[in-house]
Amino acid sequence: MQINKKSKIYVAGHRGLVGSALVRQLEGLGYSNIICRTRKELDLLNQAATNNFFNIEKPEYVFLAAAKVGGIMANSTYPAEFIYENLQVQTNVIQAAYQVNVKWLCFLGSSCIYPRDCPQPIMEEYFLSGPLEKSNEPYAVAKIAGIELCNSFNQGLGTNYVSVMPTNLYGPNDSYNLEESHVLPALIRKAHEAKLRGDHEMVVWGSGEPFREFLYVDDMADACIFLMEKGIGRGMFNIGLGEDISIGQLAHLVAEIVEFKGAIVFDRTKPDGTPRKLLDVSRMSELGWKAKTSLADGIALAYADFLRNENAILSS
Ligand code: GFB
Repeated sequence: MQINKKSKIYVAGHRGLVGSALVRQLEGLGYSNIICRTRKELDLLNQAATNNFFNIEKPEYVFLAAAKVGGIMANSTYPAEFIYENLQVQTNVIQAAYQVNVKWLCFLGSSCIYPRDCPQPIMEEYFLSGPLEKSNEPYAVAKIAGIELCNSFNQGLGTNYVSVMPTNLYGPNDSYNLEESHVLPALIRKAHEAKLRGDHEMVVWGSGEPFREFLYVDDMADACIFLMEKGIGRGMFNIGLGEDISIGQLAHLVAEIVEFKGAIVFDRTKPDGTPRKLLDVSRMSELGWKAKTSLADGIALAYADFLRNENAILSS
């Protein structure tokens, strides 16, 4: 589908990890009418304000990347916020988009919507086929509702709302808050600070045995824009690198890139979460899309960005 580069595109959540990558990439491709609002300017938890914004701006394309997100600890500390805020924001945006006839919307889901113990790699067909991982069930249930909203609007109201399921993402504008972040930014920060202090060891949560798949966020943005430009407005698509790594191996890889030379020790009092979460990405590869950034290259890019913003990150 040929999309006019002047089409009005709304990126909800443009200051976050995925939203900021989408804006970077869209701008790089020459899209010139991208609209964004900070939380202060537009509270997406507020239905009337969201409707008002859509009525005034009437975007043609929407990326719904605004969400309450966090790692394993944040999910268990703030279950109410994770389910409530995500349900509310996605419902407000999807309904408002429908009211002003948005042509195409992309809903950001998550790989944690799949059953905890489903076969690996995880195919889109395993959706709703078994019980969820408990450590992030409220978040997963909200995201499942978002996918069903998109599917039901498409089926009953003729919309074009596609859902994407990213694996664990990392890159610029990630959260480096050790209590709330995901594992990869946490390991970058821990290794960097341990190196600066001259520590002999760095502590990694859990057993180090779970496996995770990691995707550099620019590849995620690339996949979403690929679907928009192809005119794919229905269904759900796993987005990942197609390979995974144990948390223990990941910690060693991060230490090598950051040049932390001490030992890596495991704090088994911290939770492991789901044992493995490798996405089957054949649906996207059949369409002709593939991730471009290897894990080692992506970590090096993320660490370079961390160093550029070190003062702000470490003081927050
Ligand atoms: O990235 P993470 O917090 O979330 O943790 P999930 C992944 C694994 O890394 C777990 C281990 O086994 C953690 O115990 N880990 C080791 C650490 N050291 C650390 C550390 O310093 N910080 C963190 N955070 N983890 C999330 C969900 O699950 O995945 C979200 O909670 C979302 O809802 C996201 O779906 C994609 O991969 O377990």
